[in-house]
Formats: sequence, structure tokens, C-alpha cells
Amino acid sequence: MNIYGHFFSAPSNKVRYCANALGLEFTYHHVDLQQGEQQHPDFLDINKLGKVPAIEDDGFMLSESDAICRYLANKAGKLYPNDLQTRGRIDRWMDIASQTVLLQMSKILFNRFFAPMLGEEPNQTAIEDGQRKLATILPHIDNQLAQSNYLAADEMSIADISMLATIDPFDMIEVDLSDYPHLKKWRHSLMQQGFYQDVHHHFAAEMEQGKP
Ligand SMILES: N[C@@H](CCC(=O)N[C@@H](CS)C(=O)NCC(=O)O)C(=O)O
Repeated sequence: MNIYGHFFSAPSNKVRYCANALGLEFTYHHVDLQQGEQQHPDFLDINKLGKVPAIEDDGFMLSESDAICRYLANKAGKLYPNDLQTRGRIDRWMDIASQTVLLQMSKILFNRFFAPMLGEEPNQTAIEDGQRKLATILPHIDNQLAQSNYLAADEMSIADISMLATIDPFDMIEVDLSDYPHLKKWRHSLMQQGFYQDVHHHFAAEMEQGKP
């Protein structure tokens, strides 16, 4: 299997964490977004939308990080139990990560990190809006993790991996988790695991070199 991603991309890292946690073998390919490689005809054959992440698995192409994680979990038969209600809870937390947390986090990340890199004026109103809206969702995540070991159940699922990847940039944008002790503990414990450390070993090297 081939995974195409970029080290700055939380959705790409999510797919690498999932594949690692599921014990799937893959070759990772860096797509240089700054150089526009996502619009190269060879990459558009893999994902017509010209976005990472994407996978190629024995001739089957798939994009969208959550769809890929579900596909990989179904393929491996792990981290996405068949039980209807457990699946409902996993899907709910994946949606919260991708549609709520990512949206608010991205406002802060773009304006604090990428806007200055691109020579654009950071939008302070967008930063404050993102901070205010994140502060309404983080207590819900913390409350859930006070009640169960993981987001959707007492066992880890792809929902945990999805949320973990989504909040990776929190350190870069100085989101303080000290008011959320259960979330902080859950995050710390997952970050020690091999599926995460493997990507972040490369992530650090990639950050230093600008590419893998
Ligand atoms: N909803 C998609 C998001 C994909 C996405 O927006 N990828 C960005 C990087 S995080 C990208 O490839 N941007 C390049 C471009 O739009 O040209 C997912 O979860 O996979």
C-alpha cells in the first residue's frame, strides 16, 4: 500500500498513525504541496481533488482522511468494532474532530503560523473566534475522557487517532490544556505509543529538512 501525504498536514499524519496502529505495511510518499506536486497529473490520477492524504492499495485509490481510516480499520479488522452503537459513537467523535475541532484550530493555526510565513497580516478576530469556540468544545472532550479511557469506549478506536492528529498543532499554536487534565493525560499516553512516535520521529526530521 502507498500513502501520500505532507508532514504539515494533520489529515495526512492521521492516516499514517492509523496505518501504523493497525499494523499495516505501507510506503510513505511526501507530496510537496509548496511546489504544487498535488496538481501533477501523476498525483491527480490518485486523487482528482489534488489534496493529501490519499492512498493506493493494490490499484484501489482513496482520499479523505476519515474515509481512509475507516477503510484501513475495516481491512485490518481492528479499532472500528462492528457493534452499531459503538460505531455510532466512533463516527460522532471523528466528525467532532474533523468538523468542529479542526475548523477552529485551523483559524488559529493559519493566522498565527502560515499567514506570517506567506507575508499576510494575521486576522486577530479569526484567532479570537477560534479560541473562543475551541474553549466551548474542549470541556466536552475532557468530560468524556473522565468517564471512559478513550473517546468512544474503554478501548482505543480510530476516533482517538483522528482526534489526536487533529490536535497535534496545539503546541504550535499554544493551546493550553492545563484546564483539561483528562484530555492532557489521554493525549500524553497516546503520544508515547509506537504508532505515533514512528511518524513524529520522521516528522521532526522532515520539519528540519523541509521535506523527508
Ligand atoms: N478533508 C480532507 C482535507 C484534505 C486537505 O485539505 N488537504 C490539504 C492539506 S491538509 C491539501 O492537500 N492541500 C493542498 C491544496 O489544497 O492544494 C481530509 O480529511 O483528507
